[in-house]
Amino acid sequence: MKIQAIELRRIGVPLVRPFRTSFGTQTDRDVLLVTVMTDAGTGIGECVALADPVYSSEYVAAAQVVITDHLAPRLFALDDVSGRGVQPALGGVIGHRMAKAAVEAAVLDAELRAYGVSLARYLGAVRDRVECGVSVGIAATLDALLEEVGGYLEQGYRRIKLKIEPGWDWEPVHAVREAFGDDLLLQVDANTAYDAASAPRLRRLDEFNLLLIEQPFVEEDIAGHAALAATMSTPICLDESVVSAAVAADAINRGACSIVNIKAGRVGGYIEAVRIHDVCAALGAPVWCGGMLETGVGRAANLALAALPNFKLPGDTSASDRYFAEDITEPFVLEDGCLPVPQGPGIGVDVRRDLVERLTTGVVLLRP
Ligand code: OSB
Ligand code: MG
Repeated sequence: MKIQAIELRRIGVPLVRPFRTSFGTQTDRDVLLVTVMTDAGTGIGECVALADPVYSSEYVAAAQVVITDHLAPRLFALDDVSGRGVQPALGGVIGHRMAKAAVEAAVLDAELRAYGVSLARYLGAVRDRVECGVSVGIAATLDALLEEVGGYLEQGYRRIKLKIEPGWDWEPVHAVREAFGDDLLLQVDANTAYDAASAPRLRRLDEFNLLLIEQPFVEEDIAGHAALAATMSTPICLDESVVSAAVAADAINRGACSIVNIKAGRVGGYIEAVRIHDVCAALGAPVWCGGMLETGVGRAANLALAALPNFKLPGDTSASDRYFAEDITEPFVLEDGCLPVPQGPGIGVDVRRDLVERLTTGVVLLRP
């Protein structure tokens, strides 16, 4: 395929409720949509970078600059590009994995639509629906938390993940266990809010039989996670730290984690995400599909990924209405705690043009 133009469109989508984590509160999703126009048709990808560099160093305005100044020119220079060829073609640019992943997703979507093949099939999906969990933000009070969790359980979510930070950890987990019982699949995500000094607080969570603790320490601290894992019965899962298949293998081999959260955006794309899936399977580490509050565009692709065999735990692949009053694709609706894996060509969903126009905050068209 030859890329003829790339559209970068920023949209602002309000969240149905503020989402508070240890790194801040999100109230709106500032999303960069990347559309590639090729001689074989068009494809779309969603950039998962947040508005601010608070989860990782990337942020949406920077992703737009990197794509414009560094990624697009490298792709325009290629006579023949495929989804698999994107990562190698961009290898000269260090980091900026979320920006690269968005471009790769768009190229893959265009390529697979042209072939008439779904992303799920292309990546190696083995199921047509995936079990869904939900990520629950830090609440104002324990009562508010219990009400929110109770609502999600009524909707059928199969697993609850509580965001934690020092001062909001033992008490909320205890309250949720008391209210909803020991059989509830329950896990926590610290988003790097702890350090060696606050680790004793984490050890107290061992009494709750959690599925896992996600990313207690900073991204770079593989050794610290290994030391913590050796002192806890609760499995450690890494999110922010795992930026490639090589890091995933290293972290598992060093005992820093025994479970991995896979987000294609964080690791530079769906091809690298599958490599992580494969290396984790080879090392006996289950994986699950993380989320970045994606619209239907990113969600569709995540569901395709989550249908691979080593995705053994329910993911943060929640229904559209957990995030948005109106999604920009046909909405993903929970059925018996699961979401269907899109089966149409490419990502298998289409954007609602009128709605996307209304939500647009800026658009540029890049040409060779
Ligand atoms: O750490 O998993 C995370 C959202 C934004 C940034 C980081 C994270 C999250 C979530 C929500 O936990 C996952 C989702 O429902 O999309
Ligand atoms: Mg996380």
